[in-house]
Amino acid sequence: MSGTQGVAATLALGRPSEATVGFTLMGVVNVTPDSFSDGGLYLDPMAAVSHGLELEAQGAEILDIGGESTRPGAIPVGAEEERRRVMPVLEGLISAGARARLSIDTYKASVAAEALAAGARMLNDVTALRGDPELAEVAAAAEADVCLMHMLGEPRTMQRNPRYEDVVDEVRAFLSERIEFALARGIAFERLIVDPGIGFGKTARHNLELLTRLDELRALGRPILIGTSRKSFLGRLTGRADPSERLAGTIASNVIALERGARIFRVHDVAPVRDALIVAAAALEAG
Ligand code: HH2
Repeated sequence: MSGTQGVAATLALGRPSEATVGFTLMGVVNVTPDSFSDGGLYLDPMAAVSHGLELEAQGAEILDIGGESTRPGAIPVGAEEERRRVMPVLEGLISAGARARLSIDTYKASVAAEALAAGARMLNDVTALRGDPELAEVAAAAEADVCLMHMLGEPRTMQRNPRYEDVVDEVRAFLSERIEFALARGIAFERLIVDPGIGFGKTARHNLELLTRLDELRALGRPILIGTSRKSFLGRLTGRADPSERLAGTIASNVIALERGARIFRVHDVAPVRDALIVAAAALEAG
C-alpha cells in the first residue's frame, strides 16, 4: 500500500531512504455505543467526523471507522445498523476533505461494498475473511487494501481461557493460510496487511509474547499492523482500570512493536504515540 512512508521518513538523518524506519499511524474512529474505551463518545456523526479530522491533523495517515464493537463479550450488530452508523461518518470525512486513507472496520460484505463505493480504500477485517464468504470478492473487485487479523474464536467468547501450544507459531501459520486464501480469491499480495490481533483470544502473557516475538511475522512478507491501544492487558500490568489512563502502556507497547517490525499502529491517541514513535524510529536509525 502507499502511505507507509510514515512521518519518520521525513527525518533527514543523512541515510539512504531505504534505511529509514517509516511507520504509519491509523487513528481509531469508533461510531459505537459500546466500544471498550470510547463507546458512545462519537455516536453523533458530526462528532465522529470532527474527531477523525483531529486525528488526521495529529498525524494519522489512515482513519479506521468502526460501527461494531469487538470488545470481549460484545454483542454483534446487524448490517443495517452498522451501515447507519458508519456511512454518514465516512461521507462526512470525504466531504470535509479528509486526506487520510479511509479504512472500514467491518467483516460484513454489504457494509464494506457500500463504504468502498463511497470512497473507503481499506478493509480492516478482524475475522481475516472468515466472517462473511462474500467479503473477499468485494475486496478484490475494489482493489482495496485488506488487513487480515488473527482472532481465536469470536468476540463473545474469545477471552474464555484461550490456549495455544506456541502462540506466535500458531498466529503466523494462521496468517500465512489467510494470505493464501486471499490470493486465491484474487486479492493482490501487495494489498495485504497482517495483524496478530492483540487481545483477541489472548491472555496478557500471549500478548506480551506476540509483541516480543513480532519479528517472526516478518517472514510473511507483508506490513505488520499492531493494535495495543488502551487494551486490557496494559490495564492488568499497570493497575489502570480506566482505559483512558493507559496511554503510557500504549506508548511502551507500540515502541517495542516498532522495534520488532510493526509498521502500522492502530491507536486512539495519535499525537503522543506519533511523538514517541518518531523518537524511537530516529534512535533505531541512528543505531
Ligand atoms: N482492535 C480493536 C478493533 N479493531 N482491528 C485490528 N486490525 N487490530 C486490532 O488490534 C483491533 C482492531 C479493538 O479496539 P477498539 O476499536 O478501540 O474497541 P472496540 O472493538 O470495543 O470498538
